[in-house]
Amino acid sequence: PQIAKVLKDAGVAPGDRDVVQEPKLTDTLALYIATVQTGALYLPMNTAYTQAELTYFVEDAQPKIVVCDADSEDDTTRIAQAIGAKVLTLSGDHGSLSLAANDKPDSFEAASRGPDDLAALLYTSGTTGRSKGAMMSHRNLLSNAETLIDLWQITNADRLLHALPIFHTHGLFVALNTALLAGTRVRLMSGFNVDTIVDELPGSTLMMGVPTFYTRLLDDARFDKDLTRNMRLFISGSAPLLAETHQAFEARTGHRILERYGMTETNMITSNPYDGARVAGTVGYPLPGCEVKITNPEPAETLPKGEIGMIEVRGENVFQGYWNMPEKTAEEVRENGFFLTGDLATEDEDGRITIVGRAKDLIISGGYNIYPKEVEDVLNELAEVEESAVYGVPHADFGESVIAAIVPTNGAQIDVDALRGTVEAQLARFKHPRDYIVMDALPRNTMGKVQKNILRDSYGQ
Ligand code: MCA
Ligand code: AMP
Repeated sequence: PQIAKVLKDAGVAPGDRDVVQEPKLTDTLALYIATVQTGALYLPMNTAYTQAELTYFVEDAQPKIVVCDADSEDDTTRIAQAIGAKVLTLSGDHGSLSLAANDKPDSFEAASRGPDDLAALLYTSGTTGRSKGAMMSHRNLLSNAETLIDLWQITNADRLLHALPIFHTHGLFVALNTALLAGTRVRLMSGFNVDTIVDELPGSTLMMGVPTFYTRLLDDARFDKDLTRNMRLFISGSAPLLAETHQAFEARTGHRILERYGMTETNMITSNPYDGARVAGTVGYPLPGCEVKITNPEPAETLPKGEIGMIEVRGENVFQGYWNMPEKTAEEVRENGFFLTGDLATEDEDGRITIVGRAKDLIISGGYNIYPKEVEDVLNELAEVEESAVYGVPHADFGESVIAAIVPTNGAQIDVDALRGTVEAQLARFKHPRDYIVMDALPRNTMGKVQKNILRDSYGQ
């Protein structure tokens, strides 16, 4: 309530945006709740984003407030001032927001909001290289949290081990909205660290993670049946969980990981059952209230069971469109309300969904999405680069990792260190290519389209 009062006094009103780039602190979670209480939209930022990335989001979302860490206050102030936004800092006892909150009353009358009013704006990158803000309403968030609590039987007796970042759907909505609603006790860890997880597992009942969490735990000999004896449920999502990880996990601990599938724009879409078969390599059934179709998108027709097509979804979970991008919204949401996910899947006779690939050019590394176009745009800006192709290759720890193929401009010498430096200045670390391969020409098909599958096969590692 005190934080909400500070925000309101700073002029935050219903419909405004609050950009938050803060470490994972309980105060950051309080700021999420306070923002929603003022009726404003919460806009969390990856803490790894560079100033260049932050500038884009601030200019696009035109927030009233930007909350940042004291260390980045000067840079952030420069960016915020350009659009007339106010900067507050939260970290520690010395943050301006924390200080101002100290003498505020401990009750706050929340702004009155309806189910279709917006609660959050989450940016998700796109195939065009420009990130899009997914507008999430109260109904979108609440309906999905209620469904998941029911399905996964989350209660106030649970103790959630929380090691995910809280600036994405997985850590913020799937894990924390459900815990807040169910009254679950949460152990908020600053990041994923195997030693701390090993310490905390005996006192926990529930954990949510990306597949990298589970492969890293399996690599540690301390991780066994005894350590997980009080655990009720392990859930995986954000990237494909290999069937072999699922099987090794069961062999080691006796627990069958429950895999589910979702997107920023839709929250969760499908889940393996809590009671019933959790089948390795599948993402289970559509959630109650979610209509899922596997289609041939052009012309829109539902395919017979067993055929590979695109997942389309409609329901209370589906977002309200992209911020200030009606044309993008129209491209991805049909007039009948079905959202085109860009994920390719099959549906078997009893309705179980298996994801088999992606129609979109997307790399998922350790659960973070990287759109190749965004990295290619940065590389192609350089005079010595004629063109580039960025693609993902299998990676034991992150699932996929990023590689860049570079074609030099006539006669130019490529200095890979200089390329790295340029990319580092502009893009968050997880988007950086781990390797650069210089070649005379990119492989193309007869239509002139770059064949990333050939690059992947020929220059995999
Ligand atoms: C860190 N690095 C990465 C990644 N994370 N590089 C590529 N991909 C990553 N995911 C960088 C670090 O900056 C570091 O750089 C180096 O790689 C090694 O770092 P390491 O210590 O191994 O990383 P970490 O700090 O342990 O992080 C790995 C992680 C983390 C725990 C897997 O990436 C993570 O928490 N991922 C979860 C992402 C997530 O929540 N996704 C949900 C999106 P250097 O070597 O220079 O030091 S929501 C979503 O997708 C939908 C809705 C859904 O269905 O959930
Ligand atoms: P984001 O845009 O960050 O919300 O990421 C959503 C994408 O993550 C989806 O479109 C899928 O491609 C992928 N994803 C999420 N969960 C799973 C899963 N269980 N298996 C495979 N891919 C997944």
